Amino acid sequence: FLPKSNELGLVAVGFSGGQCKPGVDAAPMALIESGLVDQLKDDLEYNIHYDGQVHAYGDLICEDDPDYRNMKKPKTVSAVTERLSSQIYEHAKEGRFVLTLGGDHSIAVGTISGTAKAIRERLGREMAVIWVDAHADINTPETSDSGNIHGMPVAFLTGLASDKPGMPFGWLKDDQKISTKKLVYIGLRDVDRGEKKILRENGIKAFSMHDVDRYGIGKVMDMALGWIGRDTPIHLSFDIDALDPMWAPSTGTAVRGGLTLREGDFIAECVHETGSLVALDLVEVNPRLEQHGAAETVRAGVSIVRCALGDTLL
Ligand code: 6HN
Ligand code: MN
Ligand code: MN
Ligand code: MN
Repeated sequence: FLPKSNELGLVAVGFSGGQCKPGVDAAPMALIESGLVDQLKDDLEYNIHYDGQVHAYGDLICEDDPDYRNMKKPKTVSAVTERLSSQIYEHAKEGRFVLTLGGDHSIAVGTISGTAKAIRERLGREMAVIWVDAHADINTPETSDSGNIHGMPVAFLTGLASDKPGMPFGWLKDDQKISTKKLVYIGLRDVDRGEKKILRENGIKAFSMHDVDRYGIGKVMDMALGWIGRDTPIHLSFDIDALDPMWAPSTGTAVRGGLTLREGDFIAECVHETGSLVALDLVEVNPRLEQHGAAETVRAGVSIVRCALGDTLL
């Protein structure tokens, strides 16, 4: 149902305002310098639409940005994700695959809203999201302990949290949101109490590390893709902290007991194989943390992106 296309829109997002540790803004450059874009062009034969810059959105960073509903830097994160949403939409409405290199996970408010709207308009369909992460990122401002917005994007995208027009995230309209029924998690192992309640009460499909251990990643992918159903456009949002810190130590909220490098790549390969992948986010790589692990973490990120874009072992 999706015409095969090698047109790829790339957006590099050097934004770290959804959490408190500097450095995650340096990830897009580190990923590009390690050869990611050249590999997508030369090995995988994509025609890349890239404006050549890592967006820092300096004009949108608010100096006067007090906490609001317990959220840290609400105005800045809202303004950046709103701008990003239209950048993503412009690529997606042309039928391009959209690759976003983050940045912290708050940017998914922008990426997913942009593709959801474009897919509705182009294909008249509701898009599914596969969220690969150690965390569920579905806190509402009220359930969040940290106030960091990178722990909240899924709540805003599903409408479980919302703001009135004129307030932060009041810009998010219904045609930019996704259904909780079309959301699937893989890799969870550090879910806050309030988030567990939200997942339960809304019947959200989630495969934790316990499920990966019990069934193996092959069966988990069959079940995850079976839940979404065939011929449904998929946006894959991949937080590098889904991988075990052994493979990806340089990330802001590392949690032990995660996916192996191969399990991460396998998830990306399986989603590619559906032929339904329309967008990918790679987020939370922080090359400034864990000096020794930074290169490894960047390499793991490159590998995930290559696999999701069709690189095969044979
Ligand atoms: N991420 N649940 C924690 C919080 O602060 O709300 C951690 C969130 C982590 C977010 O890794 O993208
Ligand atoms: Mn995340
Ligand atoms: Mn995470
Ligand atoms: Mn926690």
